[in-house]
Amino acid sequence: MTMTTIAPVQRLRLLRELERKVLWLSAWTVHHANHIRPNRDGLKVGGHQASCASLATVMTALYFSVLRPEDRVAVKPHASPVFHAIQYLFGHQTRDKLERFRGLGGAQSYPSRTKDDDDVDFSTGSVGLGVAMTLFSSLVQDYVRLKSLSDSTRPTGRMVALVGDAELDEGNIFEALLEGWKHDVRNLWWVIDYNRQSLDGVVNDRLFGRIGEMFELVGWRVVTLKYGKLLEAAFAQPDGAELRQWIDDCPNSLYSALVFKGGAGWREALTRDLNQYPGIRRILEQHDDASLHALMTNLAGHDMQAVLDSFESIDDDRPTCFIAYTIKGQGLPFAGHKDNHSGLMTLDQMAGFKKAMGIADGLEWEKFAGLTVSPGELQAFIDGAPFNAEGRRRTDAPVVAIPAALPRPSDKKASTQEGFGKILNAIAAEDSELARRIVTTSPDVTVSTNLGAWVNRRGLWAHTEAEDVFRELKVVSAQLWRKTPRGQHLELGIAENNLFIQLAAMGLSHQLFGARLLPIGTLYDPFIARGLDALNYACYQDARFMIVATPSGVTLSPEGGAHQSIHTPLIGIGQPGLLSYEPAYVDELAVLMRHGLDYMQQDKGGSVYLRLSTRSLPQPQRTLTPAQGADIVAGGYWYAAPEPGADVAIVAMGAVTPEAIVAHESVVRDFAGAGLLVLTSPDRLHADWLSAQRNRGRTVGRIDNSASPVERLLAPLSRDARLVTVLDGHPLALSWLGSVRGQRVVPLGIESFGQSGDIPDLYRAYRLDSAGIIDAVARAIA
Ligand SMILES: Cc1ncc(C[n+]2csc(CCOP(=O)(O)OP(=O)(O)O)c2C)c(N)n1
Ligand SMILES: [Mg+2]
Repeated sequence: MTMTTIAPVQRLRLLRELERKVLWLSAWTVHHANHIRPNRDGLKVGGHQASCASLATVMTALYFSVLRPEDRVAVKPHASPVFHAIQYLFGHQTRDKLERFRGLGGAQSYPSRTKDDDDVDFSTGSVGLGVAMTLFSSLVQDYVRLKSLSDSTRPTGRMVALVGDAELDEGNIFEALLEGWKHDVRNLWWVIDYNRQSLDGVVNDRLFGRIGEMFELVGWRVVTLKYGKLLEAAFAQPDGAELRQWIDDCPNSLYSALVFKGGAGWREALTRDLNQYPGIRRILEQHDDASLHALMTNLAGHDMQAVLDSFESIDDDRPTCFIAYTIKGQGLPFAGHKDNHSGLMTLDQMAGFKKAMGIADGLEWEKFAGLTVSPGELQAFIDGAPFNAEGRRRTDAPVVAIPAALPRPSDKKASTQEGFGKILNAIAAEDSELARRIVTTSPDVTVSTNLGAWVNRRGLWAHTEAEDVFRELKVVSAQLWRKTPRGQHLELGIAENNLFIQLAAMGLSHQLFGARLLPIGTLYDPFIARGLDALNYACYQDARFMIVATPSGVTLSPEGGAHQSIHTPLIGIGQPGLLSYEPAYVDELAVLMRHGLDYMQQDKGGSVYLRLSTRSLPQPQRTLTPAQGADIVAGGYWYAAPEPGADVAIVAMGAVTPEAIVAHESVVRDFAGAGLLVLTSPDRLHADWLSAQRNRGRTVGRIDNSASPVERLLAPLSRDARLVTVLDGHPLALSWLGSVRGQRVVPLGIESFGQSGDIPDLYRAYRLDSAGIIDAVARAIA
């Protein structure tokens, strides 16, 4: 049976049955986890039965009728049980995992691309981010389509977000909306579950008028699904207009409270306010309490026909916001109650609900129990759902081969930031697969992070061609900002949230659209913090990208404390899914960029963070051997090797390395054999050290083989050698080194806010200059 052959009435009937089933399964999944499954720790398991009920109609309509395989969906986090129920009906989710909902290995509390295996398109959880993710994914879909990087026979998908109304309080949504408008975003549907309730209570009445206008302001179509077919029919009766006006004027809190009270409550309120109208008296007489309640709660977001009509009325690619009026907890005992967000049905309430759903004991997980349509008919309908025509929908794309070495600029003096720009510029000049697959993006710091040369060669991306006006008018500028669909740089406004969500979308292009991209995003290092939740979100989804953050630390000197990043090295260590490096020299950077572009594509890889500097350093005149390259990738190397058994070493990272070199030259005069260790990645060293220790627990007797890079690096030093560590960032990033072999550390770095000054002054003030390092060595020895 396919959608085209089924009669509309029949389809409506089947969808209503499935809606009941989806509501039941979502409520039961949460109930089972909280009340049936043994609880070992006394903690509430939780789950959101009311939030699920709110979206049951919309999601049933979408998944079983409206969506197509090429569409991609971000589901409101707390509607996860509805999503899993639908996947269960499709046969992509198991009963076992539903029974273990919110347990180890079970269906996840919030849909997760990496932890659920039932075809989640976008993870959600931190409200607002999944919504924006659909917008940036739509841009990526167009990016790969316009360049013919994806399968051109595949229809263009709609990127759909199922949005809780309170999610719209998150500012990142509006940051995304503006960016979407600038980039002429298309094929985007945001369905707002307008239940007028958030976590704490009922939302402000006046808010949504404005919200609709905001969408229209940025070119969206707004479709409001307010009243269902029953209410529309009542409004058409004599005095029906009075009823409509009454509901329109009804404050959100009063409406919610009446929903909770039910038929008698409605009767009392309507009698009090509208008894003078004969038509209203007639409506009240014609309805018993139960049917009056059904009438008054017949909002379009719970009216299957109204929902289908709205979705099916759209046949173009203009971004569309559906504001679906719904009831939080619709069909459940706590519908409308302002405290229902994390409310769970009691055992008694569940018993009543189960009875009303017609589910016999023991048949709670049966797919078709309690329904009035034959299982065969329902199964055929589910099997014929267009969305499920191809089964699971995750795509893949081959790895892009990265050359053995990237071009290496040979300047005698350079900053890592300049080096980054030159390496990319050299790649841009090539006609290579690598050059074609790189896509860059930046939140208004393209030029100041040295992406300018790349953009000049590769162009800005846009749906349509646009010349650089300055160029046309022959105004001299180093930047050529021509926009074309072939362009490979996506320029964003200043919003780091947008940057990271854009990178998340680009970094999933192989799995979402079957086209491999190598995304590189640049920003100022301190402003990683502005988008940190979005960065975490991107990593949580296992998106693959490279972030290049300059300038960093107090080395930025005259710019001052507001632009100087202190604790980003700790973010680099602490953020799962993100491998961080901080090279001192350009030849190291070239090795690390090469490694990063490859690592980004490996199954067991991840994203990469390069913390760079604008400080121009004399470059070592050396040709790195493959072994040295491997050390740089592994996280560090001896710049000046210690003598075996040496009692002291300086450990430096990044822009302050020259100070360490000077200090070292002085220190070796007193302590012959002192070493200078240059680190490129405490993150990588730390991770490999922990993993080696874990493995050692398992394989006894192979200690040398399983020594991690940091253990090998520190091995030549004496057992109680002193380490003086120094970086332009928080000292904690390196102070753990002392635990590797029990050697004592004096950690130098920045613990307070930066300030303006020149490098000599600032390094002196923060004790990072060579005198400070020598002093620390003396203290360490003493
Ligand atoms: C960034 C973030 N802050 C806070 C929360 C906690 N939280 C979860 S749901 C929610 C309110 C959701 O209300 P709404 O979006 O209207 O969804 P509903 O349950 O009403 O459908 C909050 C504050 C969160 N998940 N993410
Ligand atoms: Mg809500």
